[in-house]
Order: sequence, then structure tokens, then C-alpha cells
Amino acid sequence: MDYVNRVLQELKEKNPGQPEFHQAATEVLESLKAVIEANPAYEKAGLLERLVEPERAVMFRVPWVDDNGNVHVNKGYRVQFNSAIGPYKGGLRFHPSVNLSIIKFLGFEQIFKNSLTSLPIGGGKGGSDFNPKGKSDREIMRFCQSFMTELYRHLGSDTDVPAGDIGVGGREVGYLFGQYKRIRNEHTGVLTGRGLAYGGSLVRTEATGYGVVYISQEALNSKLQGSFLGKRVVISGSGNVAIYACQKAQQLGAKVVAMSDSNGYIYDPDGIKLEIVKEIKEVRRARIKEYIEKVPTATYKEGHKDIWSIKCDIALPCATQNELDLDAAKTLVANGVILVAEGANMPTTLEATQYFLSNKIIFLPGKAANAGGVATSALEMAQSSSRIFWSFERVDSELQNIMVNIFRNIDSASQKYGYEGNYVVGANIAGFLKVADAMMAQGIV
Ligand code: NDP
Ligand code: 2IT
Repeated sequence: MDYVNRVLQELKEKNPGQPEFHQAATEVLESLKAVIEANPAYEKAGLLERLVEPERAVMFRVPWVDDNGNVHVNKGYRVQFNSAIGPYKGGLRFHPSVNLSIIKFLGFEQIFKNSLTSLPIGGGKGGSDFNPKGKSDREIMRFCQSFMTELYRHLGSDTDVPAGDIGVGGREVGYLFGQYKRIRNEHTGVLTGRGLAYGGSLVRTEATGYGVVYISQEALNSKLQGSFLGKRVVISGSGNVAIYACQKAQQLGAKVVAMSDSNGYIYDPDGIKLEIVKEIKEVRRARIKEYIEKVPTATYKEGHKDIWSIKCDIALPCATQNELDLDAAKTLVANGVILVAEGANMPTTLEATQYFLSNKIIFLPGKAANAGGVATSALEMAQSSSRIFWSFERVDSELQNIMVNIFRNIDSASQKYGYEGNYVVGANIAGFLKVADAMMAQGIV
């Protein structure tokens, strides 16, 4: 059995019951075969065995008291996966589905994504099975304070720097930061996605969604001499990533016709009115279904998966993992989709990914397409360290450059290794090589 398959088999044996982690590791390792076989030194150094084992994983109790005085206990996680090229960096997810498998898949992906940004950040991820839906502000605050009361000892602006993800946005980062500062008596860049009044960066809120569109625009331009102008776009989700992907796509002249939340999706053939979505989802944290009360010409359907049945040129899955399966991919291709870019982490199943690739659809995997968020987090870290903050235009232009360069790097890696146009292979190889160089240089650690 070859080295890659042996490591994958051992990984599955040693980590039973972690299907999302197996899925992410399988996708990455299988696409690295060409570089692994060309470099026997990697096997001698046990590089892959080390790469798939987190440097550290902490799991902890998060007790909190609700508004009625009832005690609750949630699970807390932080997986510090790889620090070869910089401090651990990656978001925190608060969602009832969170478990060790999900945090490990996210942390593993983050290693290669962060490497692709070209900035000095390692990979990590954390979160909790806490469900923020329906909780009061004070409950959210007490939960965040309890979560940080354990997590703080594992963090530091040069050690591990968390940020947001599903269920964790500006409000949660604020409460987490307040508790960190109180315990440590230090005002440092230990979390990103902070408010502008206390060390945050302009554009961080918009960065992931904008980045998805910037890299898609570059791919359309360089491969098809095309652009977003006049394109029909479907975006799943209506959270941070989806909203700002919609905003940038609209600014570039696209018509976004559908968005969703975990209950269902809205279809607005005249083009989504984003201010209404923002008011429902950002301000009131309500259900997207309410959109049709404001826009009677739009329709709502229960169940979020059918959103991919809507005809579009560009599909941007921006909700969650495995939300786009083989059936959805077949429908999208039959309806003439030309580009799919993953705003979410691993939204496309392995079978659906293969289907897009074999049908020559431009497919931009999450670790490239959604890297704009963490890249801008690294720009926030740079601004915090220098204690000087940049204009919106400066951060936005750095973000655009980073996304264009990521596309060029994954495109040239795909060509160099004989997989032209396969950006899954291109992104995995380009992201891996820098991490591998750093790990080889640092010895068996
Ligand atoms: P948010 O919490 O802001 O929004 C998540 C959106 O996805 C909501 O509309 C939510 O619906 C929907 N959603 C969540 N879980 C499910 C589910 N199980 N099934 C269907 N829909 C679901 O999160 P973000 O926008 O920040 O994150 C979205 C994706 O982007 C995630 O995969 C995240 O890992 C990824 N990502 C985020 C980055 C960031 O900077 N925030 C950076 C890079 C990637 P509802 O309102 O009903 O819960
Ligand atoms: O998946 C991701 O890249 C994020 N949730 C953002 C991480 C970060 O540190 O900004």
C-alpha cells in the first residue's frame, strides 16, 4: 500500500466516528499523491502522520446559567492543529451539531487555507455545541464568559488567535474579548473580528464574502474572459459569508436570485433586496421566511437543499458542510452552471466535487475561495501589533490582491502537477508545500 493510503487507513482506525475529519483528510491527502511520491524524504520524516495529528486538542466543560436560573453544561473545544508557519489561527463555531469530528475537519482545512493566504498563520479551530438561537443577549454573554474562562489559558496573540465562524460574530467576539482581557489584564490582538472601537480591522466583516467573489471574478476573467456582470447567482445561507458575497456580486452587476437559512430558501426573480435580508438576519436574528412578507413577488420554500434546483450561472454555497450533494451537482450542471465557489467550509460532498470536476465546471474549493476572511484576520493581527489601523480602501485592496494571487497559485500548481483546471488538487498542493517545507526545516516535532 502506498504511503498516502497507509496514512489514511491508520487515520480512520485511530479516529473512529469522525466522518467529517475522514472526508477532509481523504480529499487533501489523495490529491497530494504526486508531490508525496516525488519526495520520499516526506515519508522518512513521517510528515503525513504528523500532519494529520493535531499538535494539541483541548476539550472542556462550559457551565452557564440561563435567565431563569437553570444550569446548562456545553462542550467546549479548541484543536490546535499545526503551528509550522505561524500561531494557530481559525474561528470558533457555536452550533448544536459541533463535535470533535467537525472541529478537526475545520482545523485540518484551516492549515492549508491559511498557508494559501501567504501570511504567517498556522491552523486551528474551536467551538461548542451551544445553540445561540433564541438565547437572550445576557445568556450569550454569560456563555461566552464561561467559555473564555477556560479557553484563555490556551490563547495568546503569538500562540493561538481565534475568530468567528457559524454562530460567532461581532457580538460574541466582543464578549469573549472582554473576558480574556479581564482575566489576563492584557489588551492584545488575541481574537480577530473585533469591533472597530477596540482593535478590529475595517473590511473584516465583509472579507470572506467579498473574497469569494474576488477570486471567482479572477477565475471567470482569466479562464473565460468573463465577469459577474449580468450573471444569475444563487447563494446558500444568509449569514456573514452569504450576505457579503451577495453584496459584492451585486456591486459587480450580478443578479442574486436566491438565498437560504437552515429552514428554507427564498427565490426572488427580480433580484434579492439585500437590505431586507440584513434587517431580518443581522438586526433581528429572525428567519429568512419573513422576506416574502416584505417582497410579495418572492417565494419561500421549506427545506434548504432544494435551493440548488434554481437555474443559475454561478453557485456560491455559503452555509455549512455537505449542503451540496451529487443530486444537486447534477441539477446545477444540467441547468448550465459555469462556476461554483465554496464560501462555506466543505459544503460540497466528495461525489459532487468529482462531478463538477469531470464536467469541467470552474470549481473553487473553500480553502482557496473563503480564505479572504482569515487573510483579513491576519491583516487585523498586523494592524494590532503595529497599533496603526488602515483605511477601508487599503484593507480591501490587500484582500483583492491576496485573492487574485491565491487563484494564480492554485492555477499554476494545478498545471505544474498535470491537473490543469483542477483547483482542488491545485489548492491542496500549493497550500501543503509551504507547510511541508516549514515542518521539514523544524525537525521531528
Ligand atoms: P453564520 O452563522 O453567520 O451564518 C450561517 C448561515 O448558514 C446561516 O444562514 C445559517 O442558517 C446557515 N446554516 C448554518 N448551519 C446550517 C445547517 N446545518 N444547515 C443549513 N443551513 C445552515 O456563519 P458564517 O456565514 O460565518 O459561516 C458560513 C460558512 O462559511 C461556514 O461553513 C463557515 O465555516 C464558513 N466560513 C466562515 C468564515 C467567516 O469569516 N465567518 C470564513 C471562512 C469560512 P440559520 O440562520 O438558520 O442558522
Ligand atoms: O473558516 C474560517 O476561515 C473562519 N471561520 C475565519 C477564521 C479567522 O481566523 O478569521
